[in-house]
Amino acid sequence: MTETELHGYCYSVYTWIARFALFEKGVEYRLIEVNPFSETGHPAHPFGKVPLLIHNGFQVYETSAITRFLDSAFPGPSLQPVDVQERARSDQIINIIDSYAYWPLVRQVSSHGFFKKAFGLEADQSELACGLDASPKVLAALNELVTEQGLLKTGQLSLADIHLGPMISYFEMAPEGAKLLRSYSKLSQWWETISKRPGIEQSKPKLPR
Ligand SMILES: N[C@@H](CCC(=O)N[C@@H](CS)C(=O)NCC(=O)O)C(=O)O
Repeated sequence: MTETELHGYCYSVYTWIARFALFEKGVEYRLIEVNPFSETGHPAHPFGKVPLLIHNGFQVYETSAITRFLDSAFPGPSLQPVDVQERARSDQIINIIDSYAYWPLVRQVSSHGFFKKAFGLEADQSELACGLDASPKVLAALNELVTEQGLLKTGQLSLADIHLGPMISYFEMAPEGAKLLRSYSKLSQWWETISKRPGIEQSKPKLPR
């Protein structure tokens, strides 16, 4: 019997990405809740973070490695294009997200424009301002890459969509983020389509309204 376990945190955007991929691949799994922001972080993760996947004893961390592993190890729709240029594009988008989008969009704009308030905590306006300053460059680069067919020319759901969806969703939970997103029409249109997928909704963190 195969066993798949995902160690994640209820509000983590990266956990959401891994869960979205698990859903799209139709993988059954056990979700183990670990708070990476606790004093020790995740004890089994050398950097204390989440998510971390264990499949039949094989342990892997780093979200893009997890989603690529899930795509290759499980049947179901292929989430990585065969065409080499499209695959490079998908990898490029995932790297842009990890290197340039996560911090300003999620940790600054979403955290300080939505999250802190939702949890009755004090937001740091200077962090929000820094995030809003840094976001346009990232949104413009992503907007430029959106094709008429979707994020990729194949028009199929890919790991790039799965990586970007939760980040954009968190970003637009902040009113300032939602307003900024509207200036990038191709990206907004892409988000309009992806946000309707059952997989993104089903794996979405339960947040206070
Ligand atoms: N490069 C990691 C990043 C994971 C990450 O930053 N996860 C956040 C939650 S969304 C975390 O664990 N943060 C805890 C911390 O930064 O101390 C990946 O791709 O999995």
